[in-house]
Amino acid sequence: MTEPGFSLFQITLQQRAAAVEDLLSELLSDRPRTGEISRPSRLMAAIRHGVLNGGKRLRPFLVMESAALFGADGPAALRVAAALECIHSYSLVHDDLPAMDNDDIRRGQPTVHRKFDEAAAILAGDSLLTYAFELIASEETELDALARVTLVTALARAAGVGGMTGGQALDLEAEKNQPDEAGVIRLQAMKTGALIRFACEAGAIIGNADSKDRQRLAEYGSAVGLAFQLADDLLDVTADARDIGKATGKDAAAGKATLVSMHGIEWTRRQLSGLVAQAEDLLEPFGQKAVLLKDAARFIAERQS
Ligand code: GRG
Repeated sequence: MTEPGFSLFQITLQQRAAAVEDLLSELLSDRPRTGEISRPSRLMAAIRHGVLNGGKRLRPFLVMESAALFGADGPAALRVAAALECIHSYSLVHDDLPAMDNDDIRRGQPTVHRKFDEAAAILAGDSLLTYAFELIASEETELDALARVTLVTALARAAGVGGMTGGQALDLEAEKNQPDEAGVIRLQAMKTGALIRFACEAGAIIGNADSKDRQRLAEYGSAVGLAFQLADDLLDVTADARDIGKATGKDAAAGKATLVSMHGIEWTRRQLSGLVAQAEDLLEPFGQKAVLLKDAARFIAERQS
């Protein structure tokens, strides 16, 4: 039974978010964990401010639901989901810094460098990035060693120079030299798409899926990743900053080319519908088990924050 007014997707998103937040609160407390010397309390407070501050937790949801297709949405998947949220949160903390996007508000609250200071924000991001890999590689993550190495390698690729950080570098360059359409798509597939693709592929790795299913989940992740970015670009044009908890109108102000600025709002909405249909087709072989992942594609394409 679902609560009146809430879909099963919304309830599951909330439940998965609560589970990942509980785990992150425990892991990111001031108490040093086995093998650590100490945990500086101001740095830990900055880290918690960067992570435990009300994100939608979409990437953890995608890890857990992709793993659920293979009956593997247990404690190991939750640790991988938490690790991915650490990387995503680090990217936001660093993206908000004065040297990057120079934002004051994130998730409706002061950004980490605003609440603490720049050094704390840099170190909080660095700490989250390294901790993510410890979380997956640790023997406490109950997966065999090959699965843990496969996840660490795939996450490093998604977050690194051929993925998110490389995409961020291209994005900064794009303010000076406008890329063409193929350049914008490539940049976005790296900057935001790569982590989302990893989220979906990770579920297949955790569930020990065969290579065909792993590829299918990765392709679903790519479609959803592009939809995510298109929806973000659309919100930048159409939403009110108070409603989405971060600044809007930034792309136009920075003279940044996006698919929305190239093709307009209606074209973008049609593209989003096409991407949702593509994502749903890719999930067809999983039948009923994939209902929530199909809902997720629609939610991501139609989101208002
Ligand atoms: C600084 C290394 C480095 C990388 C930054 C992803 C990224 C690269 C920057 C984020 C900038 C940005 C706002 C991109 C638009 C898409 C995006 C990632 C939005 C935020 O993700 P949501 O909507 O946020 O999932 P919540 O707060 O719900 O987690």
